[in-house]
Amino acid sequence: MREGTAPTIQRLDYQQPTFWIRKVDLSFDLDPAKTIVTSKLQVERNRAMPHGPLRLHGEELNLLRVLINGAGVSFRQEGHELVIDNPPDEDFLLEIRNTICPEKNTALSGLYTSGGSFFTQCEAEGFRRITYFLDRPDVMAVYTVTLRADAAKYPVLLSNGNLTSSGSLDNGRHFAVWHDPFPKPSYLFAVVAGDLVAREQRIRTRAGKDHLLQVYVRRGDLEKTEHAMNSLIASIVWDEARFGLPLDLERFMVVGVSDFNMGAMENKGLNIFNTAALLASPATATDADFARIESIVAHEYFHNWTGNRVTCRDWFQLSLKEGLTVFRDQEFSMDMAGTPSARAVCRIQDVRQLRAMQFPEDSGAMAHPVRPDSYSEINNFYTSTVYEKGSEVVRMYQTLVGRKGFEAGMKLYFERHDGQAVTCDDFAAAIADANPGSDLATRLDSFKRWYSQAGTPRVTAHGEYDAATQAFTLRLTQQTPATPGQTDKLPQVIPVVMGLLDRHGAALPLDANGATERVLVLDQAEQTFVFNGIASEPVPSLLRGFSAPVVLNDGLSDAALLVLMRHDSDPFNRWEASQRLALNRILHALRAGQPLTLSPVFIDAMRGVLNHPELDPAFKELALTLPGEAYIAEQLDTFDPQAIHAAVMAAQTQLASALRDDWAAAFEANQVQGGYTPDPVSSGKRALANLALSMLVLDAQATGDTVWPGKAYQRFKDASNMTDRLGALSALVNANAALAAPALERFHALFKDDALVIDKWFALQARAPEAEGRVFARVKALTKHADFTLKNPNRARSLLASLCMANPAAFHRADAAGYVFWAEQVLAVDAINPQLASRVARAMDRWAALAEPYRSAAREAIARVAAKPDLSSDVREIVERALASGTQASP
Ligand code: B3K
Ligand code: ZN
Repeated sequence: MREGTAPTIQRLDYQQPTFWIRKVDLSFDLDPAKTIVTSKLQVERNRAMPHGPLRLHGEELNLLRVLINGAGVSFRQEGHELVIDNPPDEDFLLEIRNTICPEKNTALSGLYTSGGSFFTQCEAEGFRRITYFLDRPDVMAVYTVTLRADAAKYPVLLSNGNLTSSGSLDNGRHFAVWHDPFPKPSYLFAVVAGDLVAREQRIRTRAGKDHLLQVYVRRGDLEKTEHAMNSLIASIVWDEARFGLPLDLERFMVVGVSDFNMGAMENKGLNIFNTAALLASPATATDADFARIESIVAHEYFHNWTGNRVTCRDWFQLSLKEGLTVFRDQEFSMDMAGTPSARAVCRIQDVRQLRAMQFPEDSGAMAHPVRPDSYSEINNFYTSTVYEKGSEVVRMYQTLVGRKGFEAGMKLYFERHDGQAVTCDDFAAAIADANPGSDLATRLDSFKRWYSQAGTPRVTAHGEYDAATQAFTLRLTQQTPATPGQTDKLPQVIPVVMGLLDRHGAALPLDANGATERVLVLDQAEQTFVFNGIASEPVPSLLRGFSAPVVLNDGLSDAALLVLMRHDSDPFNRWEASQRLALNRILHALRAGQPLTLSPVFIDAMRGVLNHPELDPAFKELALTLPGEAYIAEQLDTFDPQAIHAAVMAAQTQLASALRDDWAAAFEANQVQGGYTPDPVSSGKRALANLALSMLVLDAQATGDTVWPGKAYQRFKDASNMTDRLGALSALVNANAALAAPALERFHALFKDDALVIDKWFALQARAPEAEGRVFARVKALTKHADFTLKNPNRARSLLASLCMANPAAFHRADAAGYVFWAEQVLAVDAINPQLASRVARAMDRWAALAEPYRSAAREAIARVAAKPDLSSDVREIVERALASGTQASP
């Protein structure tokens, strides 16, 4: 465990390493209590750098010996470094032997055991917990790995690349040798050893090459790997078709593990997955799980080019691979979805996620640019800014140069940088150079402010129509709020995809050629765009498809929003209009400090959506779901989580009651017949039926009706898939129906042996709408449940992250008990797994914007945690940044 204050690393301090490691020959004698690691490294001096000692990173290692060219050498151990002061000037062979203890590795970084098997996680800096090394992404080497282990306990021995030999040894042990021909940084190294089974598939790619695909899991889980295998094949086909990027390995392996700190990891040729992001069957996984698995399998596969073939020079460039790969997986999911409406559903879900996670991050204590300037613990910067905002930045390149132009830019990027460790600037240059004269190339320097400025830009639009000249003048202004450590912001390059509608909803021509859509490039603090020949006062539809990650204030009236919601050709903006109608009402009630009452106009508009003959069920579900509480909080300078929750609940109850008959009709009309498939049409129907059911049970709870709770219970019992079963269970739990308790009990009994389903059982209870403190009390009780443990990240998150990060009204309590709970849990987890603890610690990111009494109580809890002397550097960075953010002048 790393303790104390870690030094702050600055982006501008980057220097090349003083040595390169070209070849790595590793051997492992695997044993849970004491694994012996022997490492032979071919080292050469980097002639571009001044002479200096060789300093290798190492943590939690027990060093046995160090040899250079076969002979002993003098060395020192200094902090987390092994220092050799006088290495030879010529190339040399460095041999290091050390031991490690995988079974005691609860941090799940480096080599560890889970369920009796061995797994590794090296990104970002886990390799140094296996052996001493230049553990930085710009040192790329060719690896050969020998694994030796007990043959009965660990029949499967895997590492990156191709298997070159294997066989038996004495004492019931066996061995395998793996060779990876592609030079790679240490963070992409992986080892797996255990009693696993594989689903296999042979494929032939366009170039006529044969490949073996394997998905390894524990015995008994094989039938849950079909969806992952199909997703992998689809990803391979897509990357070749869309970007001309083929699979470059003879063998591509994916392995599932139950104890894992995140979703999955793109190790070269040996992706390792959290089982939650890999295993699916209709009975145990929801539609959302199926979609998430498809996108994560794709994401890790796409990293093979964007991340592995071309990697990051240093960790400040993380978005180079993550933003780009998220963009690629989002494009893949849209292409897989097919119809324009199904594509829009994907886009809406991505934007909803961005607004729920990244917007709050950008306005909280941890606000940082897509390319951060400093960190003390790099694991704290695998954030939604680096990933999701980074992906929006890549999307803006595509919007500015067009789809073809972007593909040309990607081609140039690989021509220039295949096999290299590069920077975000290199990526920007490749896209711009492939598109000379484009809106991007002519503004490249200002466009790159997206990498350096934190904070979500605010764009304000004001339109003026002059009937006499038939001209519509659109004035756009932009301003980015101050963030911790960054006060003065410059204008950014914001592509605003837009159109104009007349008051009946018809698209108006924007130029002499009759085009109805344009990309306005806003790159100044204030700009005016004039549209001529506009016959009547238009309704502007701005930022179509969410063309930039900004907050737009266009001041549109309800009447204008209704035109957009009913008629915009851009489905994203139709959805956005529905959300804005709801948001305006909720914000109005909150600002006035009055109870919320929905107007008949709003109710009728929502009824219109629900009963619309042409809209897809998936779209209806998204339009009828109210904005999330975190997103609402984002719109306010200071927020009271209880008031927000009360307003949302009031809106929901009124919508439930006013549309009672319509919900009942929608529930009946959206039943899916036949066998389960997670396709967009059937999953959309299930989503709408489940929303309708929860509205009906909620309404029944208010009126005392018992029919709908009874129906929900029946559906819960009879459901043939997890989406419907969990949907019915949530309807009961969320409404606090009397049947919730027996249903929960039954659900637990049914799935007690399936850890991933039991995670859902915990999470559902921790995410239930708070009323009278019962959800909080329930979560506290559940921490004592026999199935609960802080050691398994999925299980810990199912309660802790669900309560502290996804249920504001249950967490932010006037009596501060939520904060006391948070502090206790963060400290308890920190002693086991610092990466997990620091994720939970981030629940307090936005404390400074809380209303009293929450604000003072939250600050006190953070200060108590920060006062602990033995915090990990991970948690320390989070709580110290949190405290510092409260002392800055507010923006
Ligand atoms: N690259 C990994 C994340 C590693 C996180 C290290 N703390 C998964 C991914 O983004 O694909
Ligand atoms: Zn990634």
